[in-house]
Amino acid sequence: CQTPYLRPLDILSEVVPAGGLAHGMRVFQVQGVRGFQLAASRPRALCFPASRLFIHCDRFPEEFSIIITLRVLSVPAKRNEYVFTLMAEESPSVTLGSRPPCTMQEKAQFWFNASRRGLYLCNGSAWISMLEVKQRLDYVEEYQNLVTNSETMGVEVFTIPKVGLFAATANRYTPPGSAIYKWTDGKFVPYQNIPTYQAQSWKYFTIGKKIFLAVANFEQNDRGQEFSVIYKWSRRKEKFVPYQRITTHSARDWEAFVIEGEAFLAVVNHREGNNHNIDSVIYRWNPRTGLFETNQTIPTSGAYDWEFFTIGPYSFLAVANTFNGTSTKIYSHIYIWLSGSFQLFQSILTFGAADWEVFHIGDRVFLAVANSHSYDSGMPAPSNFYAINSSIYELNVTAQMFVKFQDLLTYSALDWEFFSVGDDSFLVVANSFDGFTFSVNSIIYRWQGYEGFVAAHHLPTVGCRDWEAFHTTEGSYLLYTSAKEPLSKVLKLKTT
Ligand SMILES: [Ca+2]
Ligand SMILES: [Ca+2]
Ligand SMILES: [Ca+2]
Repeated sequence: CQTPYLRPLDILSEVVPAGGLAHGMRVFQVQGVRGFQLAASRPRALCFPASRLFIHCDRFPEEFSIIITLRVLSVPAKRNEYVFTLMAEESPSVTLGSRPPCTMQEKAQFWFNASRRGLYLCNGSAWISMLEVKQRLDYVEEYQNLVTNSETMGVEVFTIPKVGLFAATANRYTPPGSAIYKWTDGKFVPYQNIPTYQAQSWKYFTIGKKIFLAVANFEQNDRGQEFSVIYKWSRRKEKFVPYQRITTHSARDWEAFVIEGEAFLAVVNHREGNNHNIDSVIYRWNPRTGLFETNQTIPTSGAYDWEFFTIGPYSFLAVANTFNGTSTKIYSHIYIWLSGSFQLFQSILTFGAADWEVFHIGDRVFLAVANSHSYDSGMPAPSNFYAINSSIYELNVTAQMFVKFQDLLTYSALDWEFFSVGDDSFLVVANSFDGFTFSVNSIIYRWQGYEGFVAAHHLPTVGCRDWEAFHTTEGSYLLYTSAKEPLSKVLKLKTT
């Protein structure tokens, strides 16, 4: 486009308004070169139509971007103005192609990564991202069929620093018990078997440098003893070894958390014999003995899941109550930590609640419940016990409570998993049974703001029990387990 048709534009005033830098903008200075870093969440706020720069210019389609680098000739001493000039064309400061080295020699040079559409500035040791086009979820692809020891309940994906990425599956039968897989050459391969008794879930956590993995056992062992086990990672053996046994009652789930520097572990006890109205227990780590000790008991009804979360300085623990002996339409409770113990914060009516999932979108806090089953011995049977709504609640800061945000029709939902790709937020539900068959679609919902969560992908699953999202340097994945067949699946999220 010819110069007469270029309008003068004060670019600095676009990004540095009178009140300071625009939201989502940071400045990096390396020697005489300044880079503006656009925070990933809202780069669009800093965009303007090309017509503000060009007049009668058909050769510049509006989807094109202009990236401008600025060189400060000299930084004046404490004055209210800065002098910027565009970098000279002969300046070799922008490199194209694959990642160049970034040492003191390349300091203050730019690298434009065409495949990721990202611009980076070398600070003398590392490339700092200035502008990166965010990935978007395009579709989901079957990636790995993971044949498991037996049907799988929960799965936990975790990273042991300097060792690798692992998945622990909670499997039904003993022997061979449950398995730990290690991500090797882009696949999960068997790493260690651990004897478990109708294991329901695993929880990975650390205390200082110690690495632990706790299993929730649902059944007694062959000698009639009932307990769940905390395993500790042995750096010497590179295996998990038994560390502490804890008496549990048809344990379903463990949750690990830290409050005011102290480590806690909470178990949900589902039932004792036929009695579902029993205590679940919160244990506190005793640094002197190196063991977990009972700290508080909380009455629960056929409990299935603990979910810990914090909001600002406050700590919360939500329990999913499933069944009280006569009904699944019962209250699940959210507790808040106040003066040394958890106290009731809010009760929410749930229908065979199997999972709570807390997640944040921007500064909003949400809590989703997976409702599995609507049954009440005192009421006429509904046409379908399993095709029921699962609900998403949002924290109302003024009212200091969670209020219903959205209902989604689910089919005996057992788990919600929140994940994000680029700037987009997603929820995937484990639909396990529609009243007739275990072969039902699980669904990925995409966050669409005012519309809430909207179904985006329908994934055929069999007896889907648990979802986990994880990332490697090669990309993002979802893993789902089946409670009805010894086959779990890794799906790859294809992005553009
Ligand atoms: Ca949990
Ligand atoms: Ca969940
Ligand atoms: Ca999960």
